[in-house]
Amino acid sequence: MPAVPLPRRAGRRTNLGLLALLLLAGGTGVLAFGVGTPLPSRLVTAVHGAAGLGLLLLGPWKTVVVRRSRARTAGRRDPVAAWALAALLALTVVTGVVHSATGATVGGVGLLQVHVAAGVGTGALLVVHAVGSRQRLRRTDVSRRALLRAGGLAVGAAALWGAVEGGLRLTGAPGGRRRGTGSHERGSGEPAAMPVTQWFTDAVPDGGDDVLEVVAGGRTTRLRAAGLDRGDTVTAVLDCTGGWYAEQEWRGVRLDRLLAGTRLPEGGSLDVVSVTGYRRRLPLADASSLLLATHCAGRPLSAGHGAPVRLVAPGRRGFWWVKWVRRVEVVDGPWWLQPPVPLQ
Ligand SMILES: Nc1nc2c(c(=O)[nH]1)N[C@H]1C(S)=C(S)[C@@H](COP(=O)(O)O)O[C@H]1N2
Ligand SMILES: [Mo]
Repeated sequence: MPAVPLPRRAGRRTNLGLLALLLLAGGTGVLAFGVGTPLPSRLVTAVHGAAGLGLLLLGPWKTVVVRRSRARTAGRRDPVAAWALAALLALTVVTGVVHSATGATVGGVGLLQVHVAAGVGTGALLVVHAVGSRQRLRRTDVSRRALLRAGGLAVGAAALWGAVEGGLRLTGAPGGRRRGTGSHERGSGEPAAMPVTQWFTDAVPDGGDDVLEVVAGGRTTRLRAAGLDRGDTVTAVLDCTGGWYAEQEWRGVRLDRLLAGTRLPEGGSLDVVSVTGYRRRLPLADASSLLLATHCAGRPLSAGHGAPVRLVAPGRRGFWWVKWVRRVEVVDGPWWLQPPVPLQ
């Protein structure tokens, strides 16, 4: 602890620095669910990691600020809420770091899920905490000096992130072999070792009549799922936002081949709907890179992995890869006119 009391402004700076890092970490955390292609995902996860680790740099300062404010405002602020915020934030940072370093699961639950839940809780408590402190932005908050300090914090956070990532690589920790999205490898080339995951509340259906409906150009065609293996193959990475990925060779029929001969609307979309009701809408322009797969690594899909037929959407995160596909429908509306993530 410094023997000389901190100037009052130092406390304000610490709080603003923490708030900025928390907003950055939260924003990039949300974005991390959307990105799947190499460069954007690497950028988003790097900024997310640096912002999270940067919080640790301000920890010692915040301790001083808290002591001082406790003396000043004794009894006026709720210490339980503040401690709950600190505890949830600590849990968020620790689970984020341990997930990144090890990819560990605890009792079948990925640490990343705990990280996301704790992060959401932190966000909620932070709003309460920040509103309670009634800070207003001041001119001096955006002075040249303040910007220099913010730059220093950014450099420190980036350096800490670089040191942690470098350390993971040098020590051969599992985290050193993560993908750009931050996901750990699980069961590539070996579908039986690949996790079966549902997005939210969905469940593996008890099998059905194996019919696929294709709705296009005002006509509905019913196809037997068994006839959908036309030998089209693609090697693609399934990358779940739960923190794992697997590369597999998928086989079935490309969507542009399936739709050949039908009139397709310019700028249209493709609704891909599961027997369970789970659905995603994709741009029709992507049809040539999308596959309806019946096989994975040369073997028929298992029930858990989407039998009899699932969507393979290279470059998109796992929640786009609709399993147990029942209907594919060409529609006029734009693909983005849907909830950003599935609701089931
Ligand atoms: N119908 C349906 N399809 C789905 C899901 C789901 O919950 N329901 N989960 C998605 C998610 S989040 C992922 S990561 C992949 C997982 O595929 P897998 O279980 O074959 O590994 O399926 C996707 N397809
Ligand atoms: Mo997922």
